[in-house]
Order: sequence, then structure tokens, then C-alpha cells
Amino acid sequence: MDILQELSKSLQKGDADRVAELTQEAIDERLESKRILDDGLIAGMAVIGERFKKHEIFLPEVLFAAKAMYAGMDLLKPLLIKEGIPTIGKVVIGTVQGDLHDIGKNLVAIMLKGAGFEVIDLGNDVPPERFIEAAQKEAAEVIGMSALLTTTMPVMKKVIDLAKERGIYGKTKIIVGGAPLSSAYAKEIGADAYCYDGLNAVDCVKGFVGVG
Ligand code: B1M
Repeated sequence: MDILQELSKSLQKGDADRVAELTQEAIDERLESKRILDDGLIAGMAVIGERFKKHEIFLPEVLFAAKAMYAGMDLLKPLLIKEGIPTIGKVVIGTVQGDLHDIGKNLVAIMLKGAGFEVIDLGNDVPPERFIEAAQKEAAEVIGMSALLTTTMPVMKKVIDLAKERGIYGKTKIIVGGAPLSSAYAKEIGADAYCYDGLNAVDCVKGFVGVG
């Protein structure tokens, strides 16, 4: 088994210590950090998602896998964030109210930081008001919202409606992402863009601030 397959398997077992060891080994072997992330950590989490869906595993296993994912991400983070790049814009990001899934949002934040953006991360379970207040206080160019549950997707529309009410809609661009989202849904609720992953989010945001 190659190191990335072993990494994926260890994540599936929820073995955070082994995930940290293998991630470090992969880094020491100079594997590309994006490959370690995609083919090791994210690949393992995709299997967990499938198995959870089929009721082959339950929430505690998913939680252990998420902890293991963070053990790997903590080591990759400094590599994904390139140092010393000047800030090219501000992004307020968070997972919407009622939703505790933050792994994808954190990855997007890391990618944006790596591309030179200042990221104000509001965390998860973020009420609409906080997105708008933070964007206004920080004079952010972009608000980024993440949702992983079909039941929390509608909160994104509440944030957009509030942005309209407060007069920042159109000035502050709004991007949305997360597994259940789509371009069609983003259009329907009035978001400026749907981004399918971190790199795509970087491209969108660069387009909005006119760089790249
Ligand atoms: Co939950 N969960 N979960 N979960 N969980 C899902 C999302 C689910 C699809 C599992 C399934 O049934 N197959 C399902 C949702 C079903 C639905 O709504 N259609 C589900 C459910 C049902 C639940 C609970 C309701 C379970 C329960 O309690 N009965 C519960 C809800 C809790 C809550 O939020 N209120 C719950 C809880 C949890 C844990 C806490 C145990 C844990 C989260 C831990 C954490 O995040 N700290 C968890 C996990 C880990 C998952 C799965 C297995 C993995 C999610 C993940 O981290 N993926 C997930 C199944 C799956 O997605 N395959 C599942 C890896 C991550 C890198 O991908 O988040 O998609 P993702 O992010 C991607 C893109 O989507 C995109 O870029 C990222 C990088 O490529 N992206 C953006 C995301 N946000 C973006 C924002 C952007 C741009 C791109 O711009 C701003």
C-alpha cells in the first residue's frame, strides 16, 4: 500500500496519531501538499461519508475521522499557506447557522490565505447578522458561506436578504460552497458565485478583486 492509501485508511479508522505520522512522512518525502490533502485526507473522508450514508458506520466514527483529518491538516496548513504574500483583499468566511461542518470551510480559508487574502474566519453555526456585521466592520470585499446540510442551505438566502437590507449587496460579493450546493442554487438565492472547492474559491475571489 502506498503512503497516501495508508493515510486514507488511517483516517477512516480515526487513528489521529497515525494520520499525523503519515502526513509528516509524506511531507518529508516531498510529496506535493495538495496531493497529500486530496489523495490522502479528502479521499479518506469521502469513504467515511459514503459509509455513513449507507449506515455502515455511525456518528462517533465520523467524529474520530474528523479529528484525524485535523491532525493531518494541522501539519499541512503551513505548507498550504505561502508566507510573506501581501494581502490582496479581505474575505469574511463562516459556516452558516445550524451547521457544524467546518472542515471544508477551513480548507477554503487556508487556500484563500495561501493566495494572499486576509481571512476573517467566523467559525461555524454563524447567524446571518454576524456575517453582515463582520463584513461591514472589516470592509471586506467578499463574504464566503459554507453549508453541508440541505436543512441549513436556506440560511444563505437569509444572509443575502440581510445584505440587501443593509445596502451592501452588490458591493460586497457573496460566494457560497459546500457539498449540497450548486450553481443553480447560488443563482436562485442571489449569490455572486458558487465555488466547488478551495482553489475554485481562490479563482472566484481573485476575479472579484481584479487580480490574477
Ligand atoms: Co455530517 N453530514 N452530520 N458530520 N458529515 C454530511 C454532510 C452528510 C452528507 C453525511 C451523509 O449522510 N452521507 C449528511 C448531510 C445530508 C444532507 O443534508 N443532505 C450529514 C449529516 C446528516 C449530519 C448530521 C445531521 C448527523 C446527525 O446528527 N444525525 C450532523 C449535523 C450536525 C450539524 O451540523 N448541526 C452531522 C455531524 C457531523 C460531524 C460533527 C460528526 C462531522 C463534522 C465535523 C466537522 O466538520 N468539524 C461530520 C462529517 C465529517 C460529515 C462528512 C462525513 C464529511 C464532511 C467533510 O468534512 N468533508 C459528510 C459526508 C460527505 O460530505 N461526504 C457529512 C470533507 C471536506 C473537505 O469536504 O465539506 O464538502 P466539504 O468541503 C469541500 C467543498 O464542499 C467545498 O470545498 C471543500 C474543499 O474541497 N466547500 C466550499 C465547502 N465549503 C465551501 C465554501 C466555499 C467554497 C467551497 O466558499 C465560501
